Amino acid sequence: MNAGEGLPGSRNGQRPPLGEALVIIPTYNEAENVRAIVGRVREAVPAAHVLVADDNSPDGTGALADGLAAEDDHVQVLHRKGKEGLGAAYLAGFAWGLDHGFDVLVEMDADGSHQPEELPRLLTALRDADLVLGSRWIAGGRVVNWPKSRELLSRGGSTYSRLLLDVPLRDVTGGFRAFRAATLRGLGLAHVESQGYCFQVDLARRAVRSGYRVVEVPITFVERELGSSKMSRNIVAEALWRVTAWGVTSRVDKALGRVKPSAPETGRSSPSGV
Ligand SMILES: Nc1nc2c(ncn2[C@@H]2O[C@H](COP(=O)(O)OP(=O)(O)OP(=O)(O)O)[C@@H](O)[C@H]2O)c(=O)[nH]1
Ligand SMILES: [Mg+2]
Repeated sequence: MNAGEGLPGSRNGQRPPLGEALVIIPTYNEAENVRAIVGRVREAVPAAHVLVADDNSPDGTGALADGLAAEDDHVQVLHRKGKEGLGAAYLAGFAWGLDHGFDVLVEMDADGSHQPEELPRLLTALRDADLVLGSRWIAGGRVVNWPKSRELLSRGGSTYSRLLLDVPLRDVTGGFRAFRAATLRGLGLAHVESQGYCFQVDLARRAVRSGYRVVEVPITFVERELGSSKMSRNIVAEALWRVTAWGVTSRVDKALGRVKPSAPETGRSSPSGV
C-alpha cells in the first residue's frame, strides 16, 4: 500500500501515487462477452488486475471466467450466490479489492459499452483526483448505436439527479469509473442500499458531499452487440424514487440547518474538480 493511504486523498492537494489497480467487472449472463472484455483490459492496462464478480450466471459466465483466471494470474473471479443487482456485486467487489490491498478500484461493464482502451486516460486523471467518472455528456464524450429513447433516459436521469441532488456532474449514472481506495473507504459503503442505476448516483453524490475531488473524463460509450441488457422498469423506478427521496431529504435537512455527513472523515478540500 502507498504511504498515506488512510488519509483523505485531497488533503493539501497532495495525493499518493496510484499504486496497484483492480478492474472490477460485474457479470450476469455475459458468456459471449467475458473473454473478449477481460482480454482487452489485460492488453490496455497490463499491470492492472481484473476481478470478475459473477452472480452465478445461468449461462456459465462464471465457469468461463474461471478458465480465464486459470490462464492468467492477474485475473480473479468472485462467485456470488445469485443475482442481487449491480450495486451488491460492486460492493462485494470493492470489499474484495480493499481486503487485498488494491489502491485503485475501477468499475467497468462486461458488455463492451466501456472501452478498456480508454482506461489509461481515466487512470491518468486519477493522479490528481479522488474519483474519476467516464462521462458521455461532456465535450468529447459520445454514445454509439444508442436509440434516442435510451439517450433521453440517460441524459434525463443525469439532469434530474444533478438538479435535485446539487451534484455538479454531467454523467451521474455512468458506470465506467476509477476510485482511489481511500475515497471508497470514505464513502460509508456499509450504508449503501441502492442496487441498480441509482447505485452509481449514490456513490457520486456521496463523493461530492464528502468533499472529494471528482473529475469527469470524456468517453465513447458503445451499445452492446452481444448478450442482453439487464435494464428493467424496476431499475428505473428504483432510481427515480431513491433520487427523489435523497433530494427531498437533503432539502429538508438544509432548511432545518441539519448537516448530515456521509462519512466519518473530515478535512478534505472542496470538490474543485467538478
Ligand atoms: N454480478 C452482476 N452483474 C450484473 C447484474 N446486473 C447487471 N450486471 C452487469 O452489469 C453490467 C451492466 O449491465 P447491462 O445489462 O449492460 O446494463 P446497462 O449497461 O445499464 O444497460 P444496456 O445499456 O442496455 O446494456 C454488465 O456487465 C452486466 O452483466 C447483477 O445483478 N449482478
Ligand atoms: Mg450495458
